[in-house]
Amino acid sequence: MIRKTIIPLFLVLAINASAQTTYTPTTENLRSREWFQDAKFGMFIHWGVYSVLGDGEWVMNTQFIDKQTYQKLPSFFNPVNYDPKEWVALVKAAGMKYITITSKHHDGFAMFDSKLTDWDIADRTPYKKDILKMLADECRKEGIKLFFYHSHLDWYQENYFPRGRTGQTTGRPEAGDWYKYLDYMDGQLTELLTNYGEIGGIWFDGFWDKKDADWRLEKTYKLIHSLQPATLISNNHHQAVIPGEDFQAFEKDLPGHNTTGFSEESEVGELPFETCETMNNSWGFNLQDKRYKSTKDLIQYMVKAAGYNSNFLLNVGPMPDGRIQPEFVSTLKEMGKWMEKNGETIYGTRGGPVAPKSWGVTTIKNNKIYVHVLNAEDSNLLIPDFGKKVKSITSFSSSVKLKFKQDAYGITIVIPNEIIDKTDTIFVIEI
Ligand code: FHN
Repeated sequence: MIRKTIIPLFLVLAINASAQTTYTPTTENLRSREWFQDAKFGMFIHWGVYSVLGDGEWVMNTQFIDKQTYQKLPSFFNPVNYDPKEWVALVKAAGMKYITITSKHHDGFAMFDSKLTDWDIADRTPYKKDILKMLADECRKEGIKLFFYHSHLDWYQENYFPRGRTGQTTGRPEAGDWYKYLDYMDGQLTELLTNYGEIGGIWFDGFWDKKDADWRLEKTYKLIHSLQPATLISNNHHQAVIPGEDFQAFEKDLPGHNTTGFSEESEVGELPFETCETMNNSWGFNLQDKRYKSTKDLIQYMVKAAGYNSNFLLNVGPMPDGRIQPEFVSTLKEMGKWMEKNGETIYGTRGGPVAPKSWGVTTIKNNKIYVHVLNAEDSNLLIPDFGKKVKSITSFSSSVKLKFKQDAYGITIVIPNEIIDKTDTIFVIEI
């Protein structure tokens, strides 16, 4: 007689959770994490056929465009001015060390030549070329690491069913096979991790569309790490990290903050951090969005991120012809000039010993603490005690030695007026 054992649900969940906690990153993976944290600054690229409409990457959803109609878009997408050399040169001029580009956004359109669908750039656009392949080749030549953003959420595939919070108006049938969809996604990830050389990381997004679904993450994460053990996985699920992930993503907020509502459930974890932000207010190309952030604002955001021990991933949404809009190019070049002078205080550093304050942040590398004063509030700056004897304090820009007093309360530095820089006044504390 076969006896059926009924396992209570709480036990099933516990077994599942414990299976997921077995992730031990490989040595290559840990090395990548170090590289990642040293790199500090990367370019996010949201590019797809939606750029033709100049209304952001959510246009299919926000303008309630059904699938049938949306299928007209790829035939208008012919980015004849796309030059990966120019993009990568800009990345380098900005002082960025890596690129994270959308291989597929929520509209499901593959910006690479996928053999698993014809809903891709090679099959549906007059351009026909695999833009990711061209970018991967250029990145390899120039020593820039390439990461792929990949959307879990899909507004095009019928097997993305039951549907989640979004993509309700794309005119798909009321049926589909969820696990077939997951197989399809794993298949595309296999293509991305097999045909494009070494990939720095996979950056997932869209999980939040169906928070309670069985996303089979463990299987997908294992697949990625088995194909390329050094590849880092991050998932912008707006929650605490899940085993198998290698760095934690924060959207439009610094770790521990939640001004946008995306980080409501993002408990700050132990993995490396990355915060992403837009240069205006859009991810994908938006013709009318002129809310450009200033160079000063963006430099300060990057510096703050470093002080929070986080990378900064700054987004551009290229135009449908393949160029990055001139407003972004000039700001990025200005940021690069700043990085040329001050990069020593950012690259290779970690968040400093003093927690971020209203006046600014600290970063640290070996025996040097870099104090970044972003809002000089007073001519005296009191840095709370961090338990180390200070040898000297100098101005980073002029190398002038500064007067200071160290006592039980901390270190008081006298800031001479002439060294104040409205973007960032940097001191180097030697310990
Ligand atoms: O819905 C996306 C959005 O289009 C964009 O890709 C950003 C980037 O962090 N993430 C999502 C929202 O969380």
